[in-house]
Amino acid sequence: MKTYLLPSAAGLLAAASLLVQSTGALAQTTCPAPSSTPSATLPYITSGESLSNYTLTFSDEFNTGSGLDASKWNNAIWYETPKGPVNYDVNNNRNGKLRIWPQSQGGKFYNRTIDTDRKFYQTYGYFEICAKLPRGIGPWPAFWLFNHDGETRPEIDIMEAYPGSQNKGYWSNNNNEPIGYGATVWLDTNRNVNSQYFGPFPPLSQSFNVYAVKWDSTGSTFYFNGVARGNKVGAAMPSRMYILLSLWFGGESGKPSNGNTPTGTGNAYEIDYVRVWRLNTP
Ligand SMILES: [Ca+2]
Repeated sequence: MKTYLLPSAAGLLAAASLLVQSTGALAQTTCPAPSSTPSATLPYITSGESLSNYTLTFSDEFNTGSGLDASKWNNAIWYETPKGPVNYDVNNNRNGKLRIWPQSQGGKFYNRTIDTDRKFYQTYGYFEICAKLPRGIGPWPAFWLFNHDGETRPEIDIMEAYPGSQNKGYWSNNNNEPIGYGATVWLDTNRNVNSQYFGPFPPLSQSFNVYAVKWDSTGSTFYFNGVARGNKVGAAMPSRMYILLSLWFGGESGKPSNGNTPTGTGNAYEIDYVRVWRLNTP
């Protein structure tokens, strides 16, 4: 991810008045398909879509095994080697989730990225997770698509949140719980074509919610709990991309520290599943 969605707090608040979506739907407390149902073959879209257009191409339900499936995932982004304490697990307590949690070592918090680079790519489709986010100053959870095949590095940020933001009432509440998130499309490293804010919602750290994008040859549409939100971003991006689930620190979430960044599995970015479909008629 780039370091920030919007150029300034002033810009942020101005944009808020334009982009904040009125949210009738409340955050939900359970994922749409039970985590014990790995056969879910349709995207979670609640209206206005012909689901026969979708074919499941990738999924990890995180329901079996005792660790990250190395045939699908890496535990560091391509330009880094894994650093810091192991702050993620899969199914170790049999809860059927990938968990990535804030953990300091020697007073430092290390970014963690779980991604499918070199293992799964797709051009276009519907990309979905069901997840609960961490709280506190510093954590920067995200779900995004990217490639670094060449110098042009297209990117779709489906969800990134800043629970420690000073913009209380916008990214977070006064308890440093995330109440909104951003979705951003980058044509390449320097060309941010669109940033949108979705919220405010009940704390996204207190319930599981479904974050998704439908990306086709005409652009990207973002979904929250099965409902399309905001504006379709009409940017052609005919590139293959891989999936990233990251818990970085900083950005608008502030500087993490022991004392105001709850650590450990009790404050994890918890992902119940990742599912991807291709569009039969892209
Ligand atoms: Ca699961």
